[in-house]
Amino acid sequence: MKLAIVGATGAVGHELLSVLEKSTLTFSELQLYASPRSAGSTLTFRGQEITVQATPDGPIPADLILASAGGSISKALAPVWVKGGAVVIDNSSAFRYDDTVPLVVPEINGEAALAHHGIIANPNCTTAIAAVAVWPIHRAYGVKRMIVSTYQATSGAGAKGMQELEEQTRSVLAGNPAGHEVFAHPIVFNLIPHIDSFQSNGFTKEEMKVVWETHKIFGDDSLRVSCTAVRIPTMRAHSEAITLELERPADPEAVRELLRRSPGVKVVDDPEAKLYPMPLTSSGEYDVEVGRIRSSLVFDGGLDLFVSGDQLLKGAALNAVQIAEYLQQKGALSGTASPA
Ligand code: A2P
Ligand code: 11C
Repeated sequence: MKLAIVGATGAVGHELLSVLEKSTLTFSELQLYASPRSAGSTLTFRGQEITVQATPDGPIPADLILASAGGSISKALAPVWVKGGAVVIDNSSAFRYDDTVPLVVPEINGEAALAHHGIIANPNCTTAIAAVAVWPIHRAYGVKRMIVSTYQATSGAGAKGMQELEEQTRSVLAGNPAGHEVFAHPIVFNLIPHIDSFQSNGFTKEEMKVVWETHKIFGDDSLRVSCTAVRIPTMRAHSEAITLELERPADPEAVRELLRRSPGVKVVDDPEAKLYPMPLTSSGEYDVEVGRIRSSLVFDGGLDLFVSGDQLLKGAALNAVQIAEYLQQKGALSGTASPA
């Protein structure tokens, strides 16, 4: 099985290499692609240097392609890669809302990946982090309404987002103006309730992604979802305050117990000991931290909770590799790529 990463030099690409190093996925060859700017540079994988190649306009000689170079690259090239014989796990939003493309979080709907026609979409990071925590609650208690407020790290905007936060911090502490390029305003010592473009309904696209994608992953359009997405000056890990109205009343301790038995989440919920989900503790971790679980004061029998998850991992690289592992375990990945 020949594996390729497109966008290997980016923030998610970096995490893909690190997750793959520890993964059970078996492959005979790893090819790395990025923009022409990075062609000829090298990245290390399992102690070996691999030369980064410019992403070609045509097919890539691989059986499986993990794509994380942005929506426009995926939109233009993923169909070409599929024609060349590859299965594509795409981290962009280019195909997520296409009915013929599965949108997969393996803990929730892994089997949907088996019905692919060449492309499998990886969800938006904010959606994936909420979904992995809310899914067990939805199955046990039936979520009717879900209200989400997010606290999203600068790395959601890629490596250049983290760089902007670092540069602005140095600049402001040296008494200079912050300046900004990546974000709509300076992010240092600020927060910005604006991620992606504003839609005609007043919500941003990032907020609507949480609505659309939760419906698709849960296979339940009746769920009412609303989100306010906010960028905050942290490096990585997205956190989310979530309020749930439920069909059947939930006891917080029973929910903690349920989540302790659920894959992909870690209950961190001991306020007396000052233990709750935080970017500081969830960064670099595979599991999404869930805590502050308490009965809602608004919805009888409902819940309030707080989650924090490394969006470069569960929200992107880890989820993509888990989809690949799932396909390989099911014997659904073959070495059928056409020669270069
Ligand atoms: P490069 O590093 O050469 O610019 P991030 O999300 O962290 O910004 O990373 C984006 C990734 O997508 C990087 O690996 C980047 O490569 C890659 N990329 C950006 N533009 C292109 C392009 N036109 N063709 C292929 N890869 C691209
Ligand atoms: C952010 N969640 O934090 C976005 C990045 O739909 O894959 C991921 C966008 C996406 O800016």
